[in-house]
Amino acid sequence: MQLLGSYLKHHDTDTELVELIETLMVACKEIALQLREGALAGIHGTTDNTNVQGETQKKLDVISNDILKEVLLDNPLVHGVASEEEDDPVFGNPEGRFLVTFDPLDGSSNIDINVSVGTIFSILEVPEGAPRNSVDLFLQPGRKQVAAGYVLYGPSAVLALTTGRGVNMFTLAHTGDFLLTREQVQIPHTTKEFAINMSNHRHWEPAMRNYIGDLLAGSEGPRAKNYNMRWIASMVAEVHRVLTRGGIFTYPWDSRDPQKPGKLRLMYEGNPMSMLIEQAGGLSTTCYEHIMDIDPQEIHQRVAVALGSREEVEALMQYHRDTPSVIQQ
Ligand code: P6P
Repeated sequence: MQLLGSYLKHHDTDTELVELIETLMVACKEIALQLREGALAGIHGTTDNTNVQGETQKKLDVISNDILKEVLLDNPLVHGVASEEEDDPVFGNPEGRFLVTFDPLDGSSNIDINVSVGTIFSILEVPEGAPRNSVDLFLQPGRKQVAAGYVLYGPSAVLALTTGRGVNMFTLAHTGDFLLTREQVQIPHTTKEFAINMSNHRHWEPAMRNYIGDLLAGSEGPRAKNYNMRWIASMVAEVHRVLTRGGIFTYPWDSRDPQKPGKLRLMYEGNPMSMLIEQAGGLSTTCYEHIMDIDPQEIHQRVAVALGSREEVEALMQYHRDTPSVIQQ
């Protein structure tokens, strides 16, 4: 079994990028340990704070965020980090080469019920000659990412990583090493499995209601096959299932808050997951356009997401071309 670092070096990955990824894994290993302790360490439950998203912070949200900030900003390669749990970016070495955005503990509403959660990360470079210590440095489209991935803290801790040359998966061994366990992951182009929070049905656009309605119609319906449904309420776990066996995952726009494009965040959920999905042969869209083509306007902006098996996402997009959108631009 090949070690993460030696696999990356053997595949000519930029040595400073390898160092940064290994630094990230130091933080994720510590988060994995904290999660394993869970209630024993008195770290379940919530704090009295809400984050910039207006969500009540779990104790482990804060702990994970602090671990990532400290470990990353201690590395001189890192100029700055932006986190779901931080109002504004936090800067380190003014000469650092890289920027890192992350959701420190995605799916944290699952912690107290002991269901899988994960750390999502995206790595960008500081644009040549750009003024330093500015939030604008981070506002780059997803196509500019030099690496992206997540660590899923499930029955095993698994890193899914892309540096632009496909997607590989590494499992955390008891030795503390991440070992290669799946190489050059490819998502099946078709699927019979969809993931969506059905309780929002009445709030969706007509196109999404039509699309899901046709999936539910099964073999007698226009899609002429029976579908299965999954919903874990942890994007990292859903994307891991899609990478592992195909499927479509979507969190679309809904009318509960019409000004919000979607629930998920572009810079540290939509973009990194989109890079993984596209590198594995899938598609990742807003239902209308490719997520990684979006020009970000602010660090915590939200995005609608529909990603997974190529032919299934293309079918969903056709429903959205065929039915007039109700979203006010
Ligand atoms: P809902 C977790 O809070 C998250 O951001 C994603 O990981 C997950 O897919 C989604 O929200 C779950 O949302 O509305 O089902 O709780």
